[in-house]
Amino acid sequence: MKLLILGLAAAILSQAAPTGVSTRAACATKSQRKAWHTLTRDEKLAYLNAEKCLMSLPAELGFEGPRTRFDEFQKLHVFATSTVHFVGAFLPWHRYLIHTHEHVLKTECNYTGTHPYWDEPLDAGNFTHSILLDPETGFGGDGAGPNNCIQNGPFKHYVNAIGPGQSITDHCIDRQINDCTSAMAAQTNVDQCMAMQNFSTMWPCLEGAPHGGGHGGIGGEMLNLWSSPGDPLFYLHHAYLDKLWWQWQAMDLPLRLQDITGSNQPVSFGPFPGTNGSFPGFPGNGSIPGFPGNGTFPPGGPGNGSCGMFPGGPFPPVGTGPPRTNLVKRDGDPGNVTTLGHVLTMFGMMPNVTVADVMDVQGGLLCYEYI
Ligand SMILES: *[C@@H]1O[C@H](CO)[C@@H](O)[C@H](O)[C@H]1NC(C)=O
Ligand SMILES: *[C@@H]1O[C@H](CO)[C@@H](O)[C@H](O)[C@H]1NC(C)=O
Ligand SMILES: *[C@@H]1O[C@H](CO)[C@@H](O)[C@H](O)[C@H]1NC(C)=O
Ligand SMILES: *[C@@H]1O[C@H](CO)[C@@H](O)[C@H](O)[C@H]1NC(C)=O
Ligand SMILES: *[C@@H]1O[C@H](CO)[C@@H](O)[C@H](O)[C@H]1NC(C)=O
Ligand SMILES: *[C@@H]1O[C@H](CO)[C@@H](O)[C@H](O)[C@H]1NC(C)=O
Ligand SMILES: *[C@@H]1O[C@H](CO)[C@@H](O)[C@H](O)[C@H]1NC(C)=O
Ligand SMILES: *[C@@H]1O[C@H](CO)[C@@H](O)[C@H](O)[C@H]1NC(C)=O
Ligand SMILES: *[C@@H]1O[C@H](CO)[C@@H](O)[C@H](O)[C@H]1NC(C)=O
Ligand SMILES: [Cu+2]
Repeated sequence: MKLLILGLAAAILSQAAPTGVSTRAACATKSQRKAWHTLTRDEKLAYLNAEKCLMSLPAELGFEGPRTRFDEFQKLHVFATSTVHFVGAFLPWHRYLIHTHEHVLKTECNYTGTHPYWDEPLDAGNFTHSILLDPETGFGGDGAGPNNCIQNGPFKHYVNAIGPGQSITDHCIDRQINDCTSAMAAQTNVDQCMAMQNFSTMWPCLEGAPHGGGHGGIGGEMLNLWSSPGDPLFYLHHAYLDKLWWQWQAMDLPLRLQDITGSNQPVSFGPFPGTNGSFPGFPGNGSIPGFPGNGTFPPGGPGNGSCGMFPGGPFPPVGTGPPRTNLVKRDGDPGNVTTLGHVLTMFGMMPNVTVADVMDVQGGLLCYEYI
């Protein structure tokens, strides 16, 4: 079955070659990605309806588990998890994922808008009251009850087939909002990342506090390293991170259209930038191969120690694990460092591309700006 699936994916991919060199001339009219809080009521409803449409369309790629196109997106994140987190390709791969999500909403759900993002510093420390959680013009609010199921909003009745983690089970979309943890999304932490001079230090910074604040502030499925795209808020969160990366790139063009590096082997970050230290890597007991962290999750979590980061959530145990092998063959790099030639795959949802193809959001393959 697995071979069949891979064969199918390969057949789809072989029909469309990577775009290769990007060219700004091919991006004459940029689409404008906007912050959710600036959208009109109709724009919000159009996006929410498009996402609901994705949840109603049948799965197409033959993977084990997904019933719908929405589940299928989640599944390809599950597939990719160990090669796209705590590595140099973290930002590039998620950029391509958000592009793919937008593309499929447009082509299969007749969505005519652009991909919105969540301007998270507006809500940092107070996710509970975010307008994104509006039950009518938003994604619904916090979870409740024994399984922390969301209680209202357009996705209340969705039965998600993927997750938690790598499992395949039917479950509700769940959340456990933590306002204290959401304070990691604060602008001051973003500023710290924006001040970094190199991608080598900028990406761990972004993947740290700004990234962790969104996932940890919402909690539940959003906190799961594998299955977090089971909460539609995931896409608004990662569009926001993509905005931050582009904002940083745009401060020094064209230099930062080339600035890519990082390990292909998941690495431990050390203390999260923007917190007050004492957060060595990630929690866990070393039982998940391929991830950093050695189980030294400090009492109270990161920051000032009083939030309880990732409280009660399913954030998986992570460990150093054995080194990944065959990196060259798998990733298209000459070694274990991420380069412009690094292959980004959507497992058949879209053609394979390289990091070079997504470095410029106005480079041809991608053609948008953030306002
Ligand atoms: C796409 O990339 C994946 C992972 O690098 C690889 O397994 C697959 O063979 C590639 N597909 C094509 C058509 O190159
Ligand atoms: C999209 O629009 C086309 C043409 O009007 C229509 O046939 C199709 O059913 C629509 N798709 C969805 C998912 O609404
Ligand atoms: C959170 O936001 C709500 C609504 O804007 C406001 O009433 C409340 O005071 C805020 N809470 C904090 C702790 O900032
Ligand atoms: C710790 O930080 C959180 C969020 O920034 C804040 O709400 C809380 O008051 C702080 N606690 C202390 C003791 O400083
Ligand atoms: C950034 O990278 C460049 C080139 O690799 C190097 O010359 C410079 O020292 C780096 N700056 C910092 C702050 O790391
Ligand atoms: C990358 O490979 C070099 C040489 O094989 C090795 O010394 C280094 O530790 C590796 N780095 C990572 C992060 O795996
Ligand atoms: C875990 O890692 C941190 C830093 O990465 C280190 O300071 C600490 O001593 C390690 N703890 C154990 C028990 O290995
Ligand atoms: C690590 O944690 C997982 C999940 O909490 C548990 O199932 C496993 O037994 C633990 N392993 C060790 C070696 O403690
Ligand atoms: C971090 O620690 C420094 C010095 O101990 C303190 O001045 C600062 O307020 C702390 N910041 C946070 C966010 O807790
Ligand atoms: Cu991810």
